[in-house]
Amino acid sequence: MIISKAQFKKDFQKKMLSLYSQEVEDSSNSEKYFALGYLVKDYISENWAKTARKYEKYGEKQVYYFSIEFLLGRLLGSNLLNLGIRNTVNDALTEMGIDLNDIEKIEVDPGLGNGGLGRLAACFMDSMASNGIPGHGNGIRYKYGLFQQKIVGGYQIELPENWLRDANVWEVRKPDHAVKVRFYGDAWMKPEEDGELTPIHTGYQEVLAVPYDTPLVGYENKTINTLRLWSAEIDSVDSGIPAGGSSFRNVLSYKREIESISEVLYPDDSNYEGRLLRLKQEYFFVSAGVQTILKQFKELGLPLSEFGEKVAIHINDTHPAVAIPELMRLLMDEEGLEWEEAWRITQATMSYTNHTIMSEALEKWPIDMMKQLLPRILLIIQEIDRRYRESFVLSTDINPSVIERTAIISDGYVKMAHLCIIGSHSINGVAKLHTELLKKQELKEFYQLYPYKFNNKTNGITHRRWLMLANPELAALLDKTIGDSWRRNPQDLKLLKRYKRDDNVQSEIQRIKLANKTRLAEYIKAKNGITVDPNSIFDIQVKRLHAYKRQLLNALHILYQYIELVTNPEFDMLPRTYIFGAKAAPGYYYAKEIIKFINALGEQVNNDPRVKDKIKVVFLENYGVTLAEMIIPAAEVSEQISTTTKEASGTSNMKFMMNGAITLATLDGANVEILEEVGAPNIVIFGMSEQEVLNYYRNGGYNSRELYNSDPRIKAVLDSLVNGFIKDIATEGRDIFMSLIDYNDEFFVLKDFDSYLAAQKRLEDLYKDRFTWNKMAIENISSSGVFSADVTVKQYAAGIWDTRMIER
Ligand code: KOT
Repeated sequence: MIISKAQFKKDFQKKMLSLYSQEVEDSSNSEKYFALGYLVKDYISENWAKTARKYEKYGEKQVYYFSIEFLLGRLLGSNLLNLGIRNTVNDALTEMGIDLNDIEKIEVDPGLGNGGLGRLAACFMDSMASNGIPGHGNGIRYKYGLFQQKIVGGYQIELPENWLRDANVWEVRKPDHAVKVRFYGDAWMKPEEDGELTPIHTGYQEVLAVPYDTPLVGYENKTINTLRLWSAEIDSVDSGIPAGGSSFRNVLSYKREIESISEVLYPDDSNYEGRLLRLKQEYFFVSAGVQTILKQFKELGLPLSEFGEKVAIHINDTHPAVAIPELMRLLMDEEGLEWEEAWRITQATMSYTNHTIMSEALEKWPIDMMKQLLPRILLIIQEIDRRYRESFVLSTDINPSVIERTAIISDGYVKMAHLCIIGSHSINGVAKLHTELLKKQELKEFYQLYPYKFNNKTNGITHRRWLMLANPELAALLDKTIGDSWRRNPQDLKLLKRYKRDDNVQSEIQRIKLANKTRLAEYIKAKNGITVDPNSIFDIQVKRLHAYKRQLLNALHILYQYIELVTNPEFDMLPRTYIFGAKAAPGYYYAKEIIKFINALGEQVNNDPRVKDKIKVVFLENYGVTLAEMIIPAAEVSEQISTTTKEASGTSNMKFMMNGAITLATLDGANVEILEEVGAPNIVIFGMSEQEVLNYYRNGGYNSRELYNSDPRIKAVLDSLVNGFIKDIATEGRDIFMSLIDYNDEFFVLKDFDSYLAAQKRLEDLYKDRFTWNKMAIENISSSGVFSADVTVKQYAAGIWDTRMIER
C-alpha cells in the first residue's frame, strides 16, 4: 500500500485518541504499540476482505495447512514490511521523536510452537501469501505457548508463557463461525430393514470451537491470507450436562475440562506424548477445520465430487492425521456419500509431510483410548484398515507380513503415519537425504507399494523475516551492490557472487558482521553479565536441546580446548565466543543435564584467569524466534552437527547461511544441499557418512570404551567430567560419562570427536585469512536464495496441491 508520512501521522494520532483518549506525546511505549498495531490491522483489513472475494470470484483452489504448531514470532515488523510501509512509518515516527524499534519490542512473541516444525509452518504462511498462493493455516489458539525458560544456578526452570495477558492486536474473534466438536459416547453401525447400515453416535460431549483469525500479509502484493486458530469453549451447559448433574461445582469443573483442550502447547519436540488430552487437541482443531472447509465449499454450489479440485488439505506431520477419517465421516454421515466416492475425494484432498525418522516421535494411539474419545472416528479407521488389508487379497506377490507391518491398526495401536500414507495422494520428506531415507529405510515397504506418492520438498525459510528484517544493514548493502530484485526473487542473491573478491564489499560485509556481533555482545553483557569481545569468533549453536543434535559434542570440544589452554604451554588458539541457546523438554532429564553441564563449563572457563579470555561460553536463556533474529545475524560459525541421518532437514542452517555464517556440519539433513549449493571450499564438513552410521546401527553400535581407552584426548576430556576438574557437575558429569561409555554413545559423539576437532582447526585456519573468510561469507549469502521458502512453497503448489498463484 502507499501512504504519505503526513497521512500516517494523522491516522496514528486519531487511533491514539480513539483508543486511549490521549495525545501521542502523552502516551507510553506500550500504548504506542497498541495504537500502531490496531492501525496497521485497519490498513490490512481492506485487502483481507478483498483477497477472500478475489479467490471466490476466480474459483481458486484453496490450500489449508493443518498444523498443531505455528511459531509466528512478532508480527508488527513483518506486517509493516510486507505492506510496504515500513520505511514511511519509520521516518514518520522518527519525526515524531519515536523509535520504531522500541515500539516493536513491546510485542510479545507468541510462542505457539516448539521449534523447527512450527517455525516451518510460519515461514510457509509468509511465503504463500507473498506468492499469491491461496493458502491458509488451521491450528490451535493455545492460551499458553511454549514455556519461558529461566536459568537458575545453571539449571533450566520453566515458567508459563501467558502471551495473551495483554490484548493480541492481530486476531479477530469470530464467534458466529464457531462449530461443535463431538467427543466420547458410543458409536456403532445400525442395520436397517433394507440391509443398509446407518452410523449411530450417541451420548457424546459437545465442545464449542471458536475461531480466531489472524491476517497473513503477502509481500507488497495485496494478498492477505488467513491463519485460523481454534479456542475451546463451553457451549451451553445443557448441550452436555456434566456427569453428576449441573450443580455449580460440576459446571465449573466441566468448564475447566473443556477449556483445558486449548490451554497449553505440549512442550515436546520430536517426541511423542501419548496422552488423551493431546489426542483431544488433535481432533479438536482438525474437526473444526474440516467442518468449516466443507461448509465453505458447499456455499460455492458445486457438486461434492469436485471437492478435491477446489480444496487441498495438508497434514503437517501426523498430528492432524485424523483429518482423513474426519473428512470421510462428514462426506458419508452428513452428506450421504458412499464409501468409495468419499474415499476417492479424501485421497485427492489430503497430502502429508513427514518431519522425522526417529521412532520415538512416531505417533501411535492405543485403540482403547481412541475408542473412548473418538468412537465414530475409530470405526472409520477400522474400516480403512480392513479395506487396506482386503485390497491385497488377490495379489499373490505381496507377502502377508508386509501387509501386517504396513497396516494402520496392529498390536493394539492405531499408527498415524500409516493412516496418512494410505489416506493421502502425496507424502514428502523435508530434505533430499531425509526423503531418500524414508524411501529406502523407514517407509521402504510403503515406497514399494506406492512409489508415485513419494516426493521430496526441501525446507525453506522466509528471507523477508530472516534477512530483510533481522539484518537490515546487510539488506541495504545488497540493494546498493546488486539492486533490490532479490527481495522479490531471492535467487537473485546469486548476483552477489561477482563481488566476492571486491575489497569494498568484503570490508562492508565484515563491518556489518562486527556491528551485529557488537549488538549481541551488549545483550550478553546485560543479560548474562559476561564480557565478550566482538572481535573474537562468534561460534553459535541454537536449537532445541536433543541428544541427536549433539550440543554435547560442541561442549566437549570446548572442554578439550580449555584443558589444553591450562595444561599445554604450546597450545594456542584464536579467541572464540561459544554461544548456545536451547530449551529442553521439561521431562527430558538428560537434555537438562547437558544444559547444566554447559553452564557449569561456562562459569568455570569464563572466570579462569589462565584462559586469558581466549574462550567465552555463553548460554542465552529462552531461545525463540525473537532471540534468533538478533543472534543469527551475529554468527560467524553455524554449528549444524547432528548425528548423520537424524536431523530431517534443519532450517536454522539456512538462516545462518543467508546471514553470512560459515557452516560447520555433518552431511545430515539439508546440510547436504547447502554443500551442493555453496561448494566444498565454502563449508566445513566432518563426521561419519550416512552409510557408516547405518551400518553401525544395524550392527548394534560401536565400542565407545575402546575409543576412550585409545584416544588420550577423549580420555582427558571424559575424565574431567567425573574427577572434579569441572565444578558443580557431580551428577551430570557422571550421567554424561555413563551415556558415552556404559551406554555405548548412541549418537556417536566420541566416534566423531576426532573429525570434529580437525574440522574446528580447519575453520580456525580459514578465519586467520580474513580475505578468504569474507569471500566464503559472500559465497554463502549469494548461494542461499534457493533456500527461500518462496521456492519451496511454489514446489508444493505445483507438485502436491495443484493450485495457482494469482499474483506474480
Ligand atoms: C515433532 C513431533 C513428532 C514428529 C516430528 C516432530 C518434529 C520434527 N518437530 N520438529 N521437527 C523438525 O522439523 C523441521 C522442519 O521440517 C526439520 O527441519 C527438523 O529437522 C525436524 O527435527
